[in-house]
Amino acid sequence: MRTSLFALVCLALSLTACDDLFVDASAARDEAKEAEKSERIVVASAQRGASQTPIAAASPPARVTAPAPRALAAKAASERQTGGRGPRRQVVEPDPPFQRSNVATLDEPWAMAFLPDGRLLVTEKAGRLRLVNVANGQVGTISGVPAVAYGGQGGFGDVILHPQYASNRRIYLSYIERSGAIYGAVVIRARLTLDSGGGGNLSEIERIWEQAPKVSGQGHFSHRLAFDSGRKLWITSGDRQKFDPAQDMGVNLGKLIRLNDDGTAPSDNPFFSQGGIAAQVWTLGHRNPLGIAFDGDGRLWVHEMGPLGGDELNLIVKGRNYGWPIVSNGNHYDGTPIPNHSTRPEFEAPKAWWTPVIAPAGMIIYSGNLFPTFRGDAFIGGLASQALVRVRFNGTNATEYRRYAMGQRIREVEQGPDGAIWLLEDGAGGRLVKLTPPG
Ligand SMILES: [Ca+2]
Repeated sequence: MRTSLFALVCLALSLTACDDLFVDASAARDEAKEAEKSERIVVASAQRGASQTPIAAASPPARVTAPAPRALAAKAASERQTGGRGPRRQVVEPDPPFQRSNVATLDEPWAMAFLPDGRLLVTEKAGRLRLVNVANGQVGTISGVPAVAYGGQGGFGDVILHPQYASNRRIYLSYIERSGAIYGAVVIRARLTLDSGGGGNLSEIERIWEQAPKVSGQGHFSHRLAFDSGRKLWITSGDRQKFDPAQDMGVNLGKLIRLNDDGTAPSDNPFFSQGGIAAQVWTLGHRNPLGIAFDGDGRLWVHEMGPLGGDELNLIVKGRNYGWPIVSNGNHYDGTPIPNHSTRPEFEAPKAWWTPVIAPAGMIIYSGNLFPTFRGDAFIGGLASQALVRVRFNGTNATEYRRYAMGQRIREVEQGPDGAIWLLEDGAGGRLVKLTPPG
């Protein structure tokens, strides 16, 4: 019924955007269907972490990333319920506080990373790696990239630089690989060589991580990447729309992963002594985390898409369980209730949450000089909400502070070398957008 209502709305509005949303609604139905399948992976009992202290990575804003569409479905303009606490320190800034310029047009761009020379690597979901000269909008191509399994929410994913890129020219990429009828994300590292013609190539490709097991379906890969200042690699690994694996320490779905830069598990990971896949895991109980960023105090923040309601912004604490699919501040897509976080205090509750959803994708915690009043605030891309969502922190509390309408689904957010904020619009013809202070 929700679908037919939605189809009617699409028809009435004749919006091309509905095509995209319709795909998402289908994914939602798939998700509900998958829940009834016997191939469900056995649930392990909820794991409690050993430590309750926030990670002490002591990292400056490392970097951020984001990915996957999600069901907007029938979201009548009901009142917005948003959780999160924090005083709203008043600042004087222009309204709107930025002006935009459209720098380049890409094809389903998904993630971006600035090179030291100011140019921008951009992944395109269908399997291309682009090199954008942001000074003139020229778009070149990096050759030698792996073949990707493109479809659904999958394809090329994130791209980040090794912290010592300037000397080792290593970049890290995530993408989807298919084996027969099953899929999973993989992470590689490779050497990037730039040429004089505005492009370049990859060599010395090494595979350093993969989602295990591969499963059916093409949703909830997550596969966002970040480095901290201690050279540890962080990977968000979604639940693949299979729910219970997020609580199973024998698989790495629905987990936040922490690795050395060569893909091995660090001995100070919380479950290292369990060996195997558990040794990779930093936290568990995640659904579809599509944004990861460190704040100025080295705290790690990860957002994830909730189901029907309940998008989350979580403060990451070593070894903790974030509750999915046992608790959520949203409900299943078919309306079946899920117990709220408040019913199970043994699970980490989100610091901020959204119902209706914003459909978060990509995130930075701003540290630049170009927008002094933005410093310390998170900026989250909104897919369904077609917005840039600004979150303000007060210590370990977080609350939405402003929401800027962008008119398109926002897939990715980055901070440029000069402190400008850069966005990637989602989908075919997605534009690279630069935000600077109003003239
Ligand atoms: Ca949760």
